[in-house]
Amino acid sequence: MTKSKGIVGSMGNWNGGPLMGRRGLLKAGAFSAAAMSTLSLAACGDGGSSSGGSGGAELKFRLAETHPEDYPTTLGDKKFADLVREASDGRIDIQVFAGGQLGEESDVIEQVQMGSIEMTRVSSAPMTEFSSGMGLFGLPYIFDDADHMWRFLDDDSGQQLLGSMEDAGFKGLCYFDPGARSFYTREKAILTPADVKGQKFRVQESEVIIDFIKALGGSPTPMDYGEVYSSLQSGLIDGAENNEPSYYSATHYEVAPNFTRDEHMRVAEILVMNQDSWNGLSDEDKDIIQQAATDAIPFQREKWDAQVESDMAKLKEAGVKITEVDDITPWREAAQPVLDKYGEEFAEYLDKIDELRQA
Ligand code: GTR
Repeated sequence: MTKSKGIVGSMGNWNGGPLMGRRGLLKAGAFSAAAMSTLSLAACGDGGSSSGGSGGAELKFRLAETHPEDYPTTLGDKKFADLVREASDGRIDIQVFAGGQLGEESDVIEQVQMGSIEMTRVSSAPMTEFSSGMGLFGLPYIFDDADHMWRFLDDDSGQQLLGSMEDAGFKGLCYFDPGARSFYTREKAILTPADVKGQKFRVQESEVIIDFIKALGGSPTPMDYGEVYSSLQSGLIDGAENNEPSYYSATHYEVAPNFTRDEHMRVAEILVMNQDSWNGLSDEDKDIIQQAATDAIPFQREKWDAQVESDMAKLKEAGVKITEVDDITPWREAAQPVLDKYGEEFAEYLDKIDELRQA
């Protein structure tokens, strides 16, 4: 299953000009990346953050990021951009647009598919609609911990999955650490899986995750990340689910102060590039970009772990009611219908994940 707006070709690399509206983008979609990438483009002012000057850059790319400037994935993006700049002696300039400046994730993914934005760091959940293999990460309780997940991500099968987005027009550059997602609610704390029943939960846009909430008897409501705070505040939804850094940085804890660490999913973060923009690069530049992405991973993971620790302390300080889940067995049992439904589709990956469990 691949989703496409039927746009052929791509704009290639960004020329530093103002952002265009959707209609303008559609018209501009005819330029080929290969033709554009041979051009030397003048740098000009913009809203992105870049730690080096972009004055002499020949290639300029925009990278969309939904999180704030100091969030661990954003720090990973910036590390990636810095490594690319260094290795290319400033020829390749990647500007990181943090804080959702370029739009909500589903829209950004469409724009990366069209080539009107060249790169994004995004969650694999909304990518599922474009490249179905990413649905794997929406399956609950399949990884024991972060190390188990990373054994899979680093394995050939995890890398093959990353490469499978090519059919939908995305070059997968690397995975970043997503931590683990847990439930949080406005009023009724989730102490057992049965407490999910009848409550309305915001979910990311992924069929697999919708089915997970249904399996627990909850009512799933897909919506953009940027709408979650106000929807919790107004009572449109009873709860949501996310990792600690998102729960804290998006201040959802203010309006949903019951946090239950069941760690149901590890929804891989991914760094992707428009496939045509990638294809238009020289072999040398492909190596530079790929190597920089790979080299940014340990840095991002380190930032991630530190952030989870400091956010947990701040959440406690803020008076959030935190429930630790010691025994995941009843949760896994309650979620079994979703594992049964998707077991066959993802059999190959799930077998590999099982094999890597004890490694
Ligand atoms: C975060 C993830 C974001 C976004 C968000 C969400 O954990 O890093 O990219 O997908 O969750 O729930 O929408």
